[in-house]
Amino acid sequence: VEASIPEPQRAAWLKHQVGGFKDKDGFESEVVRHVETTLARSMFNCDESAAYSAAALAFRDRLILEWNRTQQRQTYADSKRVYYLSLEFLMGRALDNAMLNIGQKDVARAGLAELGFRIEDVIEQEHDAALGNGGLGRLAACFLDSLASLNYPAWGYGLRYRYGIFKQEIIDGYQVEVPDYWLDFNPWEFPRHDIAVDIQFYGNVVKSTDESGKTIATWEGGETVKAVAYDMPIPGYATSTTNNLRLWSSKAASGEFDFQKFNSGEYESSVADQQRAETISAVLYPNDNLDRGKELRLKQQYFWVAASLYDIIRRFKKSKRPWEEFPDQVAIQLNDTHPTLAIVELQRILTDLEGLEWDEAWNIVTNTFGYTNHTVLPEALEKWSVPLIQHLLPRHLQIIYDINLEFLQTVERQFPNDRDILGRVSIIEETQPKMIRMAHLAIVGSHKVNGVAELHSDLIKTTIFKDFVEVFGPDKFTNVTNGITPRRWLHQANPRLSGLIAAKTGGHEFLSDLTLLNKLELHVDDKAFRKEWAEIKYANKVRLAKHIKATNGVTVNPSSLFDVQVKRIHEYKRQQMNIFGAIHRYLSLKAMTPEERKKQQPRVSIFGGKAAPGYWMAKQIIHLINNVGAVVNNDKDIGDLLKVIFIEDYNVSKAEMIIPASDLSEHISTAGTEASGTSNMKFVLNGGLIIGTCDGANIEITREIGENNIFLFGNLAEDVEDLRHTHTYGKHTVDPDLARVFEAIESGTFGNQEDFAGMITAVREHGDYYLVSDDFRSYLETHALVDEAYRDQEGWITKCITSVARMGFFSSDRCINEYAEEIWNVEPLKVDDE
Ligand code: HBZ
Repeated sequence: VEASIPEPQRAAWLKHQVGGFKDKDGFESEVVRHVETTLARSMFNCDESAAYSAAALAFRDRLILEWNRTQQRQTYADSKRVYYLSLEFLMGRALDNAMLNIGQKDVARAGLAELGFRIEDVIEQEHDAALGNGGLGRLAACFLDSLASLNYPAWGYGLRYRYGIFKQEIIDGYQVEVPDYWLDFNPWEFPRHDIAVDIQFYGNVVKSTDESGKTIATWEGGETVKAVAYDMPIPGYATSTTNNLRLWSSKAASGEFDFQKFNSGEYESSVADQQRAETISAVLYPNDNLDRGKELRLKQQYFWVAASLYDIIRRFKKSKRPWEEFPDQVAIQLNDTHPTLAIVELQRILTDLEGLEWDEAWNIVTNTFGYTNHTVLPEALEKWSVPLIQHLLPRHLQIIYDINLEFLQTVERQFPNDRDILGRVSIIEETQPKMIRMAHLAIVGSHKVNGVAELHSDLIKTTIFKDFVEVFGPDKFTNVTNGITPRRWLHQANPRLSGLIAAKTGGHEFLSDLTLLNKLELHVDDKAFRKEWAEIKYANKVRLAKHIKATNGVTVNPSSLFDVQVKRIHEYKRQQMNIFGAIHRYLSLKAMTPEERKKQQPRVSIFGGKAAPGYWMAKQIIHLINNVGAVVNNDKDIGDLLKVIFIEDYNVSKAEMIIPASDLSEHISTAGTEASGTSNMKFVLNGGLIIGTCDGANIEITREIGENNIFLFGNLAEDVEDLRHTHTYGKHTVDPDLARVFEAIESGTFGNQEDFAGMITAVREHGDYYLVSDDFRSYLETHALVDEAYRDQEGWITKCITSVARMGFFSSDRCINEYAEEIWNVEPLKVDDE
């Protein structure tokens, strides 16, 4: 590449090449330069926020240089790239991560100290990039970290929401949603105004015949919106590879606004088009595991998918290869069904615009895509109504019908005597109105379909996608158990534990090869090591206790057992069972004599998580938790024996503080409902034990760490269906302990009982779909075992250390390598040591 630049020019460029800071002095000079020029401030008015901005810009400058080199290297190598399409990237903060991944945190700490700042305070200034709801979005973020750390040529593609997930405030015990406007100052994004794609909506399809008699379909008219690229550099850990996350922002295609209208005095309607266009990328839908079928959501999906494919194809075309080589150069992974229209869009481009034959195009399409399923919950499976697609994407609807016709014809040939299977596997559901089943489309249009934990991958093969296993054979379906990045979830979140592990395993190598954690087992009896281990956990609990004091005003004793459940609020995750359990504990303590109480294990029950704004039951659960806290936390009989805390606005950076401070965390979904869970992995990796059901990745965590190191309880997935059938609607006999909890709620102990009637009715009257009553006894008994185990502190610490030592499997590096080998067929791009 460099040879193409004439010598004198090259010399001038090289002479002035920006190197990025090299040491503490260089860093300080970059910070001061940014404070004084970019931010137009000085040493007299540089507060922590300005110090953050300047430090972030100094690191951004460094990243962008590596980013450029990585892109040049990848273009030159011209090898296969991975494209990860996700509507959500829950990135959290970037500064600490950048400092640690490029190995310059100590330099920054020293430099900031000389300029008068504590690095922790500076890091705290950053606003989370919260472009996601929960597990699915955070998984995408962990994957980007691993892809870069393992040197895979990979891009993420998503939407640049102006408003990320809402900020949660708790007012009088209720959740109140506040918009999250996060773009005011974002040093991590690079606007690429030169990279803009026109995206078409609505209009109609005109069919004509060419000279050879072939039918040509042309999508005409409608409206056009412009997609503008914004790039975020993604630095790998201990490597110079810096990949790209490209987020699309919507703009009016016609430029500013309609001048004609403006000049004739119609000021308002002249900006209306512009506003309509910008609405597309304005806001992240705040539902997790729920499909609401809104037109704007469909617009978001097509807008993002069409812009991303245009970009991917433009890059492919640079290498001047024939179309048949597209799947050798491009692997596209669909993070859930949200990007499934990409399958249709690629087929449309190849046939309508590039003139390929249908079969040839379809072969390219199916070899390009892989689809990851994240749920079996029926209410979460996406469907779009045919009239809506007809209106918004008329040509795509025709192509979907053609895909379905071809597919059903092959199924019919395969199963000539089975009429029913056609209706079951059809991409079109024959309801009124007809619906497009996006999961079916994703399966038919991909070469691999994977679940995210073993149980989940088995479940999709035997339940929702059973017929497709018959049609395509079992090899199309596979499992890739989720993982988490140890860089953020150990090194960044828990630096002292990371340091202790490094001291015992021979350096920080384990951050690149997490299986090296197994060396810790050799030290499990080492007294000094165990002592330091316990001290670190205690210090992390003290830090969380301070946060609780500052935000909730409640004093919690750091010596208590910290029992944590933080995740989106959902009935299937069963926070209601947890709070019912806490009420049971409270009632039991109240019934004891002071002498008996002295023998009890003090606990802090910590909750956190957002409820979708329209999810009434989830909001009731939050309200009950807060009301129970208000009673229990002020009861003099109880004191330190029980505190109930709801931590407001749970997000990635709160997780980084909460997870290292947990003794016990709860992963208690009804068996068969939580596809994987990933926070379970984060908690164990940070030396916390877990109580959980035999669900999702809990099962594989048990396999890895051993069943003595986990508290499992409850009914098994295979029994859930039958149990549901034993529940009689209207008169379900609930567990007696649970009945006592209901009595307390209904007698007004925790405020107005009517506020919580729905939660009780769901169990007692409405068939207890999530099996709260069925599992309650075993849940309480297992909590009693936890108390007993915790009283034996030495035994507890042994369990914690042993568990951490056996967590190597759950690195997202392992997970990404599996995708690369089994699904994408891509290789890392070697980086020469410079
Ligand atoms: O994906 C989660 C699963 O519930 C969890 O078990 C798994 O560990 C994780 C990663 O595989 N799913 C989600 O977080 N799903 C969503 O957030 C979601 C968002 C919008 C939707 C549907 C689902 O329309």
